[in-house]
Amino acid sequence: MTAVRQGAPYLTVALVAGATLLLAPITSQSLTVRKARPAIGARVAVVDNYFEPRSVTIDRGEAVKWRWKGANRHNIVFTKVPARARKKKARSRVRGRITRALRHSGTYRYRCTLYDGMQGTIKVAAR
Ligand SMILES: [Cu+2]
Repeated sequence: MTAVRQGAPYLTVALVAGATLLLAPITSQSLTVRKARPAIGARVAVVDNYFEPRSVTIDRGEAVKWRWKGANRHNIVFTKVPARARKKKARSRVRGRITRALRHSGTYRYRCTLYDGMQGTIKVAAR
């Protein structure tokens, strides 16, 4: 009886502390996700020796996710981007993935500089 009465306040403190610990990460995580992660509008496989699919269409602000799946090294170099958009690059590699949000509508063209004819196109709709 005595033990229960003494233990109750500690139990309450432990529950409140536990609830705070559980809620804090969930709240900060959902804020971070909304800010930092654009929706994936298209996925492109980087294989030997082409991009699959070669052409994709996404909405403005969405991201394209490339995933390296081949045995050869490949890179991504943009050759044409809409006005004010930056030409981005991905270094030559065999494995990995990159995700890039595209914030300007228009047509983006890119290629792998290691293989002739290994090119891709992204059409970004104004939405
Ligand atoms: Cu390549």
